[in-house]
Amino acid sequence: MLWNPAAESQPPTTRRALQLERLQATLDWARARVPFHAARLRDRAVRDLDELAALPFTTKADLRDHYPFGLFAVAPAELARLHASSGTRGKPTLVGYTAEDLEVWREVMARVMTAAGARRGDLLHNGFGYGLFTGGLGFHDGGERIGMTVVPVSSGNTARHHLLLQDLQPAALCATPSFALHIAESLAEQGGDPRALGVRHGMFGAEPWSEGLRAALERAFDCRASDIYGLSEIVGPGVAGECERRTGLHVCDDHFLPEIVDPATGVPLPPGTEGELVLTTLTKRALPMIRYRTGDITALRPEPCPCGRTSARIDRLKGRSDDMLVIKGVNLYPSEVEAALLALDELQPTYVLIVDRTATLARLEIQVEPAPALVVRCGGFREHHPALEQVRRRATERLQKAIGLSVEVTVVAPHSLPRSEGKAVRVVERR
Ligand code: DLL
Repeated sequence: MLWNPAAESQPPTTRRALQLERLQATLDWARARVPFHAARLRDRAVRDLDELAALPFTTKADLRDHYPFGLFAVAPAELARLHASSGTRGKPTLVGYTAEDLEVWREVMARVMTAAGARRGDLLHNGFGYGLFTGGLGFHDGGERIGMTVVPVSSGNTARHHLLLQDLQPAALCATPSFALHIAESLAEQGGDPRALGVRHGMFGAEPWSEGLRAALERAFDCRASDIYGLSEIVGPGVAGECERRTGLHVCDDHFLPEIVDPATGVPLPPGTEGELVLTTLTKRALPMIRYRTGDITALRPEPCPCGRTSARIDRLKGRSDDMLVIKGVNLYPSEVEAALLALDELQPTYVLIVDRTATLARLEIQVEPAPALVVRCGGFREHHPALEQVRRRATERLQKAIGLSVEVTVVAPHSLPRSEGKAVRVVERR
C-alpha cells in the first residue's frame, strides 16, 4: 500500500521535472536568505539536474561554524520547532523547522511507515527517544498522521517497555535495532515471550544494522522488521524507507535529492557504485541544505521497484565513512563484523570491537556474548569450556575470511557488555 500514490508512483519524467523546479526554487530561496549560500552560489544557474554536481558541498562543519542560526533561511520567530543531532563532542548541530517543514516531515514519515506496514488504527509502541533527538517525535507525528494510536514510551526504562508491550499488545513497534533487541532479550530472560506480544511490524533505524540483526529481531518478536533512514540535518527519520519488496530503501526524492560521491574526492559516482550519500533538500524552508555530505556509505538504485513506487532507492547503509576503521591497512566497517558474527547461531547479537592502537600495529579484538542456548549446553558460563572454545575458533575463522584481517575473538560472560537504550556504541578505541 502507498500512502500518497500520486506522489510516490509518478512517472519518472514528471518526477524529474518536479525535482528540477523544486531545486531551482530552493537555490533561489537559499541564495536570497542565507549569506553563506549567497556567497557560494552567486548567480550560478542549474538548468538540468546533472548540473547540481557542479555546486559546492555543505558539511557538518559548516553547520557547526554557523551555530546556532547562521544557515537558517527564516527568522527564529518563524520557526515552529528546533531539534539537534546527537553530537557527542562540543556543541550539538541545531536544526529548525517552519510549520510547513513539519508538514513535509509528517508526510514523508507517513510514507515510509506505511511502506513498512503501519496502518490507521494500529497501536504504535514508540521506543525512540523523545527530546532533541528527531527519532521520537518524528515517528510520533508520522504515526498520528496515518491515524495510528501512538504510545510515546521513549527510550530507556526497559521494565516499562515490557509492561506496556504486554498489556497493550501493539501491532507496531519502533526503536533502534539494538534497543529493540535488548527489550526482547531481557523480556525473555524474565520468563516473558516477546513472540506473544502481537507485534506485526517493527520499524528500526538510526544506526547501522545487518541482515543478521534483522533476522534476529524478526525471530525475537515474530514480526516483519523494516529499515527506516534519515538524519537531523535533512529532516530526521523519513528520508528513506523499505517497502515490502526489500529492494533497498525508497528515498522520498521529491523532497530530498540523492547523489553518491567518492568519499575521498567528492567526484559523483554512477548508479550502483558504493560511495557517500549526498542529499539536497527540495522543499525545506527553515534550513535548506545544498549537497549535504551525510558521511553515510551506500549505493543508489534508480530503476523503479515492482511495488509501484518510482523513487530512487538506496542500499541499506553500511555505516558512516568516519566509522570506518583502518587496521593494518585494511578498511573495515563495524557492520561487516556484525554480519559475519551473526551467521553463527551460538552467538548473541551483542558485541563490541576493541581497537588497540597502543602498539605500533593496531590490534582488533572482538568481544561477543554467547547465545543463551549455548550457555545452557555448557551448564553455565565457563570461559574455557570446550564448546565455547570451539565457537570462538569458528567465529575467528569466519571473521578472518570475511574481513581479511587477523582478529582476536573473546566470548565474554552473558550480560558483561553494555546494553543500548538508543544508538549502540560498537567501537572502543584504546590509544
Ligand atoms: O538517527 C534519525 C533517525 C531516527 C533515523 C530514527 C531513523 C530512525 P541523527 O541522530 O541525526 O538522526 O543521526 C543520523 O544516523 O547519518 C546515519 O549515520 C545513522 N542512521 C540513521 N538511520 C539509519 C539506518 C537519526 N536506517 C545518522 N541505517 C545518519 C544506518 C542510520 N544508519
